[in-house]
Amino acid sequence: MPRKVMITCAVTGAIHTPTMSPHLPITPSEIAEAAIGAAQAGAALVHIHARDPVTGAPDQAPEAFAPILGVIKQGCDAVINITTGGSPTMLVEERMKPAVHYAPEVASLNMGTMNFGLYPMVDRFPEFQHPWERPYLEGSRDRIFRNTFADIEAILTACAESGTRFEIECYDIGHLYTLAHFVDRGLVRPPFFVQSVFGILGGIGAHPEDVAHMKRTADRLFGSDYQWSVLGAGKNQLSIAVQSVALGGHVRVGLEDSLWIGPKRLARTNAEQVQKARAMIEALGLEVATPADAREMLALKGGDRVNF
Ligand code: KMH
Ligand code: ZN
Repeated sequence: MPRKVMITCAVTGAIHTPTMSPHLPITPSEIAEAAIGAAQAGAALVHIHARDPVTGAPDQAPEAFAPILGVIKQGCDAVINITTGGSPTMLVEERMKPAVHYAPEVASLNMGTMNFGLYPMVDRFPEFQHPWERPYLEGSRDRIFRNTFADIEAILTACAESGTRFEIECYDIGHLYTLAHFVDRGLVRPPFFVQSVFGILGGIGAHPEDVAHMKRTADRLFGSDYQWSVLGAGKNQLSIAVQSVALGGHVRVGLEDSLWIGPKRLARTNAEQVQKARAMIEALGLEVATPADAREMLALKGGDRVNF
């Protein structure tokens, strides 16, 4: 049997701003439609953020997610993953509210405090559509994306009762050791889902040696207790995905992580990036995992046991 590779699609996120691409989903219906399109193209999991429908600013109010989640659930069977990262401007109490409220099958969980350097993107745009965009990006020069041990523990314990499991986002090798700490304490249990993030300014780079070192270290710490997925930021998206698949891992694509489908070519939809990842996986003789496969691999509770 060919190995099954899970594709996650992160459809909008909080890194990119509306000026950067006319194709970035902003409104609840655009976000839901993007997620359903990604699922139809082969994404087993969809990673969801919400935005203010008028300004496009990240919005972590539980009510902002309501018109998104129900539509996705009606429109496809993909595993819905709610962000607890929100945006780096928010503190953990605000960031975890949607996941606690809706008890999804999966929520993201960021494994360490870091700077999240978005400010180099400012120079690419002479003007911004909305007043919040420039200070948001520029402010990342001096902003801390706070994920202390206490913050991580707060999310783990708040979601424990509802059986939500995690997309554990690791932006550096040290984050794997932080995860190992929570595994040792019994707060994270196998099979867990590690999403290694490459190419964010402030985290590990996107060189093949970085990818290999991340995989080697995770294998040494976790053995067969984990499923490994990767995301490459920006232009690194597909090359990082190829390396993961070649090393036995899974992939994440989507406009949250990269606005591109090729050199100087903006992706028009999230589904386009999923199709590209799918073609690469199938060209390697592997199979794209269905949502049911993902639920089995990650031991998820099922789409009928969520609060939406
Ligand atoms: N945008 C990714 C690099 C989260 O939502 O928890 C990180 C992310 C964070 O997906
Ligand atoms: Zn995210």
